[in-house]
Amino acid sequence: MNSKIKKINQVLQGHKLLLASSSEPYVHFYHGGEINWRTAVGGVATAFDAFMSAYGGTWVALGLGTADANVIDNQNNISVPPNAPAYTLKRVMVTSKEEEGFLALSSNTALWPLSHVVYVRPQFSEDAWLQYRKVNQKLAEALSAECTQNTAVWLNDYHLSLCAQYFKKLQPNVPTGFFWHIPWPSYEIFKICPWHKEILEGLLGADLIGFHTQGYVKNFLYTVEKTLSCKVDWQNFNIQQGNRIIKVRALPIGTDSQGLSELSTAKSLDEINTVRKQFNVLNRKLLLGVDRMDYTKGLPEKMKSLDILFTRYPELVGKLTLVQIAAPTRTKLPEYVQVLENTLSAVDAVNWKYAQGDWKPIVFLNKFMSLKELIPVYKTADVCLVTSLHDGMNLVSKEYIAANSGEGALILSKFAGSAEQLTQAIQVNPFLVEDIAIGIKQALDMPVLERQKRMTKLKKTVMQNTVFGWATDFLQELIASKL
Ligand code: ADQ
Repeated sequence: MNSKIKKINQVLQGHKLLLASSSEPYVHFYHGGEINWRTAVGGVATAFDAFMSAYGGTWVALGLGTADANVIDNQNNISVPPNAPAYTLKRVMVTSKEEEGFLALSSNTALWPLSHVVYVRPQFSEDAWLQYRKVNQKLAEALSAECTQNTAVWLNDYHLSLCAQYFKKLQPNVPTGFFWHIPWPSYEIFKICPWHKEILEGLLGADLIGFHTQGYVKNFLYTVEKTLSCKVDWQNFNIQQGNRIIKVRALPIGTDSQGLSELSTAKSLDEINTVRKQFNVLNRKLLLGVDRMDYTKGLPEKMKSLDILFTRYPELVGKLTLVQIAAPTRTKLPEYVQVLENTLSAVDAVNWKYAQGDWKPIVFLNKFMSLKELIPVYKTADVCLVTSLHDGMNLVSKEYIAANSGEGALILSKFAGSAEQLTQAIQVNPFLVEDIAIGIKQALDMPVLERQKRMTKLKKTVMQNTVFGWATDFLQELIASKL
């Protein structure tokens, strides 16, 4: 057993681990009459798959894939990863009405835009709220059915905000942790949600509530203080509700940095050259963006920054290419169609204005790429651009550092949670497109020694803050809350 898993075992003190999130790590779907599977895109699924594959246990999630119901056993379970089974995925099946309302209230139109200060107006509906409550209840019941005498439960993200309270009614003695993966906005913003009080009460069903930054912890505690009649202990970051103490902690998530670094080291010079040839950057700088195609990620701003860069520094025309890999997400929602259109028109405008011969400044790929395909690109990229308008943490920034050759530069939005830890990155304000352009110029002009020095420090930070360390810290706090 490797040391990181040994540590988690010690921390869990014999408790069986039950994890829950809305999205599942593996989705089964029909394609041409055949059943296929794919991995989920998104920070929560990526982070926990590495952890669960190493540790084992049971992961409870909604089965929303078209073929999900056809591959599970009579307990709704399936062993995953499909090509190397290591842990159990328990699928909770919901009706299409429940799915629609649940997703509307959580990721699609309400809690996601509300929590990210990106000026996409959240929309609320009573019916969506009812479905959201029902699905949270179903998840709580599925978790309860899996509990044995010594179980610890770890709930994840804003989709499951009522689940802890429902679950505790069924299993009052099971230590229950909750991690909120996106920003927690100010009280003034959160109270716009018509059910903000119920959501807070739901969350306080947990014994431990985690956020990525201390800023989100403070926003949360202030929201609780203003909304509920419970006492906030600002010194220890605890909430007292009756005779219960609920811990609220800043625990920044990491990546499987060692795994990424090892995969990257194994890439040969040939593979790096293949990436350079593929993107036509054999003698140019490769700038890279990897994001879900989401309006929070600042993609139109990133594309437009190249126009400003080339206007200010015409000598850079033909000298660099931005490769943006944007995974499709929530593609049926109008706001997502709109942000894709805005991004594509910004790409077209820049390419039309500056392309020369066989070179164009932006290669835009609206697709998902496997980690195997991403690693050599991360390794090769001279600059990685993360321009989120707001982001709970942002794992791409950490993946790039872990997999990069050691001479690259990271341009990072000040409004990504990871900006607190990654202080050696070039930090920019993506709301001012000129600032992104200035960041790119700074990265390109930076002497190699300076880049290496910064990258060495950044690598140290991501190696010391891995997904395994994060999970260990969270579970340690959780089990301690029971004692
Ligand atoms: P996300 O908003 O999904 O996560 P992020 O943390 O960057 O954002 O994670 C995205 C993940 O998807 C990364 O692992 C990345 O490699 C992968 N990905 C992105 N684009 C891809 C592509 N084109 N092809 C393949 N994979 C791609 C949420 C919060 C974040 C928080 C995480 C974890 O919004 O702020 O960091 O959860 O807590």
